[in-house]
Amino acid sequence: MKLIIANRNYSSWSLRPWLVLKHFGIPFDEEQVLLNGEGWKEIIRKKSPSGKVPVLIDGDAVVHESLAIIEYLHDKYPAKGIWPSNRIERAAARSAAAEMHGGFGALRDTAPMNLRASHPGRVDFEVVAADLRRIEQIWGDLTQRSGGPFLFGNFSGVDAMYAPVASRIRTYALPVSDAAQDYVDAIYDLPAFKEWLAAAKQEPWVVDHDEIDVIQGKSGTAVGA
Ligand SMILES: N[C@@H](CCC(=O)N[C@@H](CS)C(=O)NCC(=O)O)C(=O)O
Repeated sequence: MKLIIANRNYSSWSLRPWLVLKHFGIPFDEEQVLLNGEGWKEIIRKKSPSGKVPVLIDGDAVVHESLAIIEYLHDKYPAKGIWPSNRIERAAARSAAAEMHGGFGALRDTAPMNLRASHPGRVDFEVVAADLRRIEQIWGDLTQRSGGPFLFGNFSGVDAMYAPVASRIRTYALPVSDAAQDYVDAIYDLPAFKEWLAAAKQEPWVVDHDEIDVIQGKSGTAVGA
């Protein structure tokens, strides 16, 4: 089984299924295709039906879309606990995961994942306030019910979906409730997340359109690929 990912520093969608594979101890190989690297689009189009990463290749199965990959892993390894075992909780976890997958556009557009960076005060809070309030509500309600530290107690697929959101809160020092801050800390304490983060910090590549200076028109210089 092989997961194709992009740059660890920037590729929030790659991080999600990678965390599930790593945290649940599922053996896999990985292949990295650099965002903006030379011939990136041509390379990834040959490997991914959508021309995007992540993609999981498992024999004849070619699974694209982060959430579909997590579902595939749950199908293949039902005993791992990738989703909560209780049907009602599982439905709630999938709802929250799907809400993340299809939502929070303002946060995603204005505060791209950039794990190695620290940019406090650079994101206009008004622009992301509505997304943050909803995220705080989801995290607050679920951790209160489960007792934390993750949304359903133990780490599960829904936490993998929200991990890059947690990273944006830290990178841009976005103001959130204490409960949400605790959740961000829990994600950063997860061994699998630490492993990804350490590797992300070693990456030399800069992707301009994910850099806040470029987004905000303060610099337009492409550095590396
Ligand atoms: N909905 C997709 C999003 C995948 C996605 O946008 N991946 C980015 C990398 S994080 C990508 O491949 N971008 C390249 C492009 O859009 O050309 C998922 O959940 O996997």
